[in-house]
Amino acid sequence: MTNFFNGIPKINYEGPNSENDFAFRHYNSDEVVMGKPLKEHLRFAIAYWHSFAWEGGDPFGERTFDRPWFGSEMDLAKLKADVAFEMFEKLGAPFFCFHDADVRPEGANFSENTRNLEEIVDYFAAKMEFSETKLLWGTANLFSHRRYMSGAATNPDPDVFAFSAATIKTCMDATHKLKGQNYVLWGGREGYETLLNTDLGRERKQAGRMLQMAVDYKYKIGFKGSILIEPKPQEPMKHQYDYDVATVYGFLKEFGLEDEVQVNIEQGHAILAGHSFEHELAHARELGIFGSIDMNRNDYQSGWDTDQFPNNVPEVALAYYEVLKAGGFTTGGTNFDSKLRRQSLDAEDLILSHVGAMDVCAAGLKAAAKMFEDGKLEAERDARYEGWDTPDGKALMQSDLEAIADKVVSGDINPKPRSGRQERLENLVNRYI
Ligand code: XUL
Ligand code: CO
Repeated sequence: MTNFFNGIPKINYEGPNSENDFAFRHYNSDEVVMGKPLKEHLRFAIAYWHSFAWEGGDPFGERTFDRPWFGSEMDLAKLKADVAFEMFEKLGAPFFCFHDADVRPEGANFSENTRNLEEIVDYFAAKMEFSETKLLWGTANLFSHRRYMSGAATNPDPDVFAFSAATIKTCMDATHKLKGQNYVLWGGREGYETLLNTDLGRERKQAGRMLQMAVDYKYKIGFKGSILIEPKPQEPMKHQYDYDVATVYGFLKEFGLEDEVQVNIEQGHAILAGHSFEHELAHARELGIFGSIDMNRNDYQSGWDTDQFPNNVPEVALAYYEVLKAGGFTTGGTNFDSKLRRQSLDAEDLILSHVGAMDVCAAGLKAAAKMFEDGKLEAERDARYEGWDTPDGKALMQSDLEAIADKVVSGDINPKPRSGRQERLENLVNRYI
């Protein structure tokens, strides 16, 4: 036991009227909703990078957090792991997620990085034997080190492509060894700053080839999890290739990978792309590529990826409504890709941020389930399209312009506009929250 969380109890469910800050009000993990316990609906995961690796810096100032595990020695990486598993236990978190660079010291070269990662993976494996917390996904950090400044797979230098491919291999091995349920690729530097020095066509093919190699390797090692791409429109690069769900789908189709790869959709990234979270989720569902979510919240004024903890139940409810419509998570889950504000220095801030976020998600999921089970929203939507279910409506989709034109003329078809009833539906949604 470390003494980092000294005095902070294990968090239990005490119900909505509890006065205790260190308690859940809505997340009763075993509560059954739509035939499944909340913990299986929500599948919460803690993001190692924000909670344990991030130091509290911003573009104008350096580290504000003072954690006993900061530093580059292996012993400190192990202390970080000890604290992380203590936090998972306090929160009853069923999953966690990590990048290689979050968990191991940075080595002088590829071999040293691999050795460091393997040592930590063994350390995790030993802890996971006695822990309830599993690995939701692993991933490679192909964006922080300066070697990736011009891209990883999309780099103009083939040596960087090679280094990235080798790193993805070791991270897939680590994820497989820890029985991870997904492997995520977020292309942090897969984009460009200026077209003046960029060959878009080549870079796109390089990214497609790298993805194909990751899929091939998954089969080679017998990894049963899903491969997920995480879309984001900008930041760090001015233009990112994986802009949003629709863009990623086009990319997957181009390389014939639409049945092999799904998406990990992040709330903040959806907002940066000018969409709502539910828009992205609905799109992924309709395209058959829904995988997992990174749950957070962006500041709506700053236009920056602020990765705040979610705290807006109505927003979260609409997101989980789309997740329920997709049939819920299979290998995916709710990863809190959320970080503390840099003034939130204390151990208790780390715990309370997650307690609040888990409660907000549980409240949102329960509201979404009521909406779903009640069926009024879907009935209203179906009614809006009912003309398409008539024989005439169905026949239209098989017809052609000439035949349709004849029909319009002979039947004297003259459409009558109908209300979209948006306010009525918004009122209806608010009744569930
Ligand atoms: C960056 C981001 C990443 C990915 C994993 O905005 O969301 O943390 O989730 O690389
Ligand atoms: Co993310």
